Amino acid sequence: MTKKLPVKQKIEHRPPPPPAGPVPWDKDFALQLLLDMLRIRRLEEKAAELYGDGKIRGFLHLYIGEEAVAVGALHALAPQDNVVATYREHGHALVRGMPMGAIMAEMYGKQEGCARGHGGSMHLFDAATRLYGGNAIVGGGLPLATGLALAARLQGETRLTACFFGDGAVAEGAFHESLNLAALWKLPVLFCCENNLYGMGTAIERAESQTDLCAKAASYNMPTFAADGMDVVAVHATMQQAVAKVRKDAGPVFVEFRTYRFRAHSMFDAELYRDKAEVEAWQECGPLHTFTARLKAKGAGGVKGGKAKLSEKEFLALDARAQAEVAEAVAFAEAGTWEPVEDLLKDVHTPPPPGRPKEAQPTPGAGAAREHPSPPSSGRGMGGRGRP
Ligand SMILES: Cc1ncc(C[n+]2csc(CCOP(=O)(O)OP(=O)(O)O)c2C)c(N)n1
Ligand SMILES: [Mg+2]
Repeated sequence: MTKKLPVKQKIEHRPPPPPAGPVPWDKDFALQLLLDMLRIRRLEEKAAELYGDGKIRGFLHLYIGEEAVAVGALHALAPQDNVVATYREHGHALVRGMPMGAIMAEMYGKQEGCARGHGGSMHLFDAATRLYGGNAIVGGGLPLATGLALAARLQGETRLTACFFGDGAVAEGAFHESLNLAALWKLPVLFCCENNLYGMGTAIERAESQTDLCAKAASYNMPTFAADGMDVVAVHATMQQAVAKVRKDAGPVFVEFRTYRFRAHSMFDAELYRDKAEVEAWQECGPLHTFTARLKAKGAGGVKGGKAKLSEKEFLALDARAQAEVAEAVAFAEAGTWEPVEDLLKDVHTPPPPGRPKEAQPTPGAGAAREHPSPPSSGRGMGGRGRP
């Protein structure tokens, strides 16, 4: 039997106490953010169901439990800012403004998807809202974001680039190279770490010699912030401070959002690495219902009395709106068109490795977007069960 390696540090796996007190926003803004969290939750619940039905295939990573991070953080950005995310990015795409139909159709693999169904769930991309993906490579977004910030600097643009990544990315060389270069060249990148305590089935204390992620970032000589990622109010306030700092100093800032995913890592995860009791404890301080409860009990705007409180009727109306949008998105995806098989390798820029059948080689002189008459015979198709 193999021996388990010792883990020296113990880190807190219990959730923080749920946020309390009135919500310090005007009610319209509070309802907008509540609606966005509901839109993500309902979209993903439906996506999980459709996955079970075989309508959505390939990889699917749900953000359920982490909604306050994308919603609170992205509402602190300006439309001209760039956003880079991970494969757990349905929420980011939605809040950034990508139509839910385009997200759903992409997951279905239909032409009406944001990437014509070629990317699937992990590769949502939308130039119009400056969402530069969706990235299946852990840590892959960080050099991309650093490059986008460099491009903005060289072109004299004032936009910042917000880069979302998980705690698992901190172990990648790309994390260290990106933070180092961004700090050295004073690039306007906002590094947003979604620390949900696990990278697949590995708890952070089993992967990191230093579990204080702000300390790691600070070693690259940049300001750091940390916030309770289960509290949309705290996320938004912290992100506003961080955004202001990037804009003022034109250099990078690191923010850690401590959060938790309620569902499995992906659809192929038996969750043997964490206790049910741990998951339940975090679910109890879930971002959606704590925010809703707070709005119902204490109201928004710090107004005493019932004026700015959320009623059950208002809550149900918001939820109905979110569910109607999901139903419409599903209908849109269902009615969509399958991408023809002969177009599957369109826009693939890398030529196939040598030794592939001749007909799979790129057409000479076909230009940047090479077309292949027949797809390569890879055993890992969209329905493959390999690891992401
Ligand atoms: C470079 C690379 N190594 C390994 C993997 C396999 N992998 C997919 S997700 C994942 C865990 C990443 O965890 P984290 O960054 O914390 O993000 P989370 O899934 O928790 O949101 C790993 C190791 C990968 N996709 N890319
Ligand atoms: Mg993680």
